[in-house]
Amino acid sequence: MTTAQTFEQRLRNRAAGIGQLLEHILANEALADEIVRPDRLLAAMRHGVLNGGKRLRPFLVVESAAVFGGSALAASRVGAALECLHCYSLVHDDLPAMDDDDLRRGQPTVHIAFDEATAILAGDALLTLAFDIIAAPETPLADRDKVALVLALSRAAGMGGMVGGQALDLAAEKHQPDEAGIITLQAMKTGALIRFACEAGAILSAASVEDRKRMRRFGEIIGRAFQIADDLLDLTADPETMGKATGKDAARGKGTLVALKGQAWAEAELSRLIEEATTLLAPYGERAATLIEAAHFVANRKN
Ligand code: GRG
Repeated sequence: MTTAQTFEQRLRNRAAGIGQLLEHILANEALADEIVRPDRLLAAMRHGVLNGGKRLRPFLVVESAAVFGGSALAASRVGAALECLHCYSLVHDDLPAMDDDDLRRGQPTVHIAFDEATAILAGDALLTLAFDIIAAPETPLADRDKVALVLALSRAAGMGGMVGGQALDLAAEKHQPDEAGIITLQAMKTGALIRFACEAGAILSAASVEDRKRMRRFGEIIGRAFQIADDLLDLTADPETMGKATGKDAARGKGTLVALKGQAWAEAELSRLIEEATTLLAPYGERAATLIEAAHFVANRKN
C-alpha cells in the first residue's frame, strides 16, 4: 500500500532533486567557452546555493509546468536558474552595505565564510549563471520559449522588479512609505520572483496567453501571501527556527503591512488570499491541487 505524501514531504523531495541538479551545475569542470572556474569563487557560489534552502521557487516552476504538461526536465532547469538568481539576491542582501547579516539558512553568510569582495562576485556570477542555464542547449525548449523566459526573468529581477524593490526598501528607511508604497515595494522585492516562478511553468509549456495571465496572477497572490507571512515571522519566530536574524524590521522601524495594520488583519488577509488563489485555479481542477496546497503552505509557513 502506498501512503500519500504530505505537502512538506513533496517539497523536501523536490528540493533534493533540485539540489542534485544545482550540484551538477556548480561542478568544477568548466563548460564550453568558459576558461576556468576559479576555486574560491566557485566555493563561495556553492556555499550560497547548496546550503539547504526550501527551494520553494523551483517547486512552483515545476508544479506550474505540471498543470500544463510541460517538460519536467525543462521545468527543473528553469527552477534551478531561478534558485541561482534568488540565492544571488540573498548573498548580496546579507552584505554589510545592505542588511549586514551573519547568518543565512543557519550557516555563516557568504561574506563571513569568505570575504566581502568574494561574496559580491559570487552573487554576480550566480545572477549571470541563471540566464546561462535557461539558454543552454541542455534545457530542452524551443528558442522562442527560452527568449520569453529570459525576458520575463529579466523584468522580474531587474530595476522594475526585485532590484528596484530593494532600492525602494533602502529609501524607505529614510522616508516611511504609505500602504500603497509598501505594497508596491513588496510586490517588487519579494513578489516578482515568485510571480515569475508561477508564470514560467506556463511559458515553458507553451500554454495559452490566458493560462499565462492566470498563472501570473496566482504568482502575484502567493507572492503577497509569502511577504505577509515573512513579516509575521519576523515579529514572532525565533532566529533558530528561521536560520537567520529576526525582529530586524521592528528594530529598524521598517514599515510593513503587518506593522501598519496589525496581526489580526494579516491573518485575515492571508485567508482571503488563499481563497482568491483557490478560486483562480479552480478551472484546472485536480491538476492544480498541489499549487493550492503550496498557497496554504506559503501563508502558514513556520520558517
Ligand atoms: C540585494 C539585489 C538584492 C535584492 C535583495 C531577496 C531580497 C532582495 C532581499 C531578501 C530580504 C528578505 C529576507 C526578503 C523576504 C523574502 C525572502 C526573499 C525570504 C527568503 O526566501 P525563502 O524563505 O528562503 O524562500 P530560502 O532560504 O528557503 O530560500
